Amino acid sequence: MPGSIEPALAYRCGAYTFALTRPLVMGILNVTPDSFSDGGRFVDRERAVAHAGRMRDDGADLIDVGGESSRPGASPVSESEELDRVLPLVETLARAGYPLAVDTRKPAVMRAVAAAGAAMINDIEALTAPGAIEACAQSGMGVCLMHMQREPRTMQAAPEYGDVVADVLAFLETRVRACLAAGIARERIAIDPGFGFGKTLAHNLQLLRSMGTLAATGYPVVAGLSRKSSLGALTGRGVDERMPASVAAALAAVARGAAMVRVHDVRETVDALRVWCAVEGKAAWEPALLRAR
Ligand code: 7PJ
Repeated sequence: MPGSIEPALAYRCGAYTFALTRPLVMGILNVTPDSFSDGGRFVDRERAVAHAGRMRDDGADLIDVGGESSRPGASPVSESEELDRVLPLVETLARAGYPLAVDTRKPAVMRAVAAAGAAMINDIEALTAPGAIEACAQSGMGVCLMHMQREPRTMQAAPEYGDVVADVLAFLETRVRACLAAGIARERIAIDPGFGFGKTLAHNLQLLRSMGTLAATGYPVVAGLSRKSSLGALTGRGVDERMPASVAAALAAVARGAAMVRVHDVRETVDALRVWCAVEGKAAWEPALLRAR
């Protein structure tokens, strides 16, 4: 992998620096209409802020704000709609001192949330939109580059790979190289195999087993398996009954080298990771945030 020598000891994003001595937990905050549908916008925002507070209290290191659904079959939203959903919330939470990732593919949204104090861009398209890399490079935000085959509307229609691990790794290498060339610092880049994004259950399991191959690049690996349909396929559980399966998946990912997990169930995940870290003989669970400017 270009630019990698040793495993990163810290991850930098915006004004924040996180130690990578224990796994980081990113709590999911969706502000798509299907997540917070009832009530007016103000009520929605209050609820969103309350949920962020709960996740922080439960031990989330970062909060991942998303205004565009990327579920299989989801349709794109317009730039103004996405900004409407995300920007006021980012302004509120950033002002309150939350390290925020923002899930977006749009350079205009990236620039706006950077100005509002977001720490990191989590892009399911790995900054492939024209101008996306530049928007991130100029801002000092951290980036998470995720692999996806095709796009949300069509990605789950018969995904195919030669060798899923090699294909995903090659794609992520190309994207890392593009980011480095554009001036995004190595210590601000994370990678993500994109579980469920154009992958069958077998592909997801193979990628999970091969987490170590991705981690060996030296770039922090983010794993997002929380409540995903592969876990439903394995357990026969509906989406609201997948917490134990999600915690097991997060543990499996961390045990194989993932540096950060993106989860809905922060409290349960943090408990499980604390036990795992103790068993592994890691130092006591401490705040991972080293520096906030
Ligand atoms: C992921 C994501 C993931 C990263 C979503 C869902 C679908 N970002 N955004 N990794 N998944 N980095 O949460 O079910 O796996 S949206």
